[in-house]
Amino acid sequence: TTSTSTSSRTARRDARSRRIATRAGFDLGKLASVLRKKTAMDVERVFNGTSKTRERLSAVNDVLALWRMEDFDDALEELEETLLGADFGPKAATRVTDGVRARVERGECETGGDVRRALKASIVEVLTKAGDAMKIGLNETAGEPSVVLVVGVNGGGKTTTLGKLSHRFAESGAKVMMVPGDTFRAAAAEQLATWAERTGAVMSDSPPNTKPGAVCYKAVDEACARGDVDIVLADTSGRLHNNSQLMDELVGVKNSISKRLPSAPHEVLLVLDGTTGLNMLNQARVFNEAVGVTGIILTKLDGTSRGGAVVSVVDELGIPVKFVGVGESMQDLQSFDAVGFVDALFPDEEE
Ligand SMILES: Nc1nc2c(ncn2[C@@H]2O[C@H](COP(=O)(O)OP(=O)(O)OP(=O)(O)O)[C@@H](O)[C@H]2O)c(=O)[nH]1
Ligand SMILES: [Mg+2]
Repeated sequence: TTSTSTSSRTARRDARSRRIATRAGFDLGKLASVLRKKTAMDVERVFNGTSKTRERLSAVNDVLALWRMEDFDDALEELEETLLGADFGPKAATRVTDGVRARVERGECETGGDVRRALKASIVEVLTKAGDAMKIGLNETAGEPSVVLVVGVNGGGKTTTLGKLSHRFAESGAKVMMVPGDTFRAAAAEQLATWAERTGAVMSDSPPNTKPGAVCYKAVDEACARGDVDIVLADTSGRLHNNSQLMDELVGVKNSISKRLPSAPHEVLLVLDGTTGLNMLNQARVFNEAVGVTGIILTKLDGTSRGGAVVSVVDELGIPVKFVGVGESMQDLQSFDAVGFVDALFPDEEE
């Protein structure tokens, strides 16, 4: 009887895979390509969203306007100071200026304009060293959902970002399930349900007053049983990284998900509030040690001049920034493209 039950299970799984493969519009390749294309379209949003950081970095232009090869060392020092003042952090500022120095020494720079290009290339180099930011971890097993777990400190923008992600995935034809894994704050599930409604996602059936690990386990179980859910987006309560009890709870949530679906979660996205500048480094380090962060989402760039901190996070942690939040609407989540981002910070007008 074992072989009969195995073969009937296989048949059921095949039928479900076929159903999924032919379901309206969604496939992984298409999702990947939609995520890429969006980047090109939304240059303007990123440009507007980074205006304050750009203003802060405009001091770089003053340094470069006075650039003279004779004062090379002094000018580089001044450049480093300016980057430090824009939340680059000591290590990243040094790394970036070292990149500029190397280019100058290779004879690639003569004018201030050349140095500006070298500076941009050097920043892009740091931002891309952590891997392909635009590759979203997805479950490639037919019939199984991809699970994305979103974590971070209080009020950083997790729930809003889940809403924006849901919108983005829905645009590529994916069926999204949202999971109210924040069982701590009373209104959290309602806030998430509003986003689900707005973006055409389903909410998982979460029994009230259960622990977050149980909520997530049941949601993944439900998504697997339904067979029509492509992406599961799990919300979590905000928690301070120095609260070890709550960090342990988060590890438990992740383990509960893996218990039901061993390949999951396929992404653990850490939401960092862009307005906190370099303070986000410590948070990122602790969250990464606890749950293995696969990507960073930097929110509220539109309200801060401290966007330079992105460079430090990628440099120190080697985790790619996958998205940036540049406003409160559902369109205000942008795939992170290093070249586009650096172009927004240092627009080309006078070159
Ligand atoms: N300007 C701006 N505001 C944002 C952005 N992302 C989120 N917010 C706002 O930040 C506030 C907090 O967002 P939430 O999504 O509730 O944050 P959270 O991390 O889920 O908060 P907790 O669940 O309490 O930990 C809300 O007012 C959001 O509208 C962004 O990219 N730009
Ligand atoms: Mg929340």
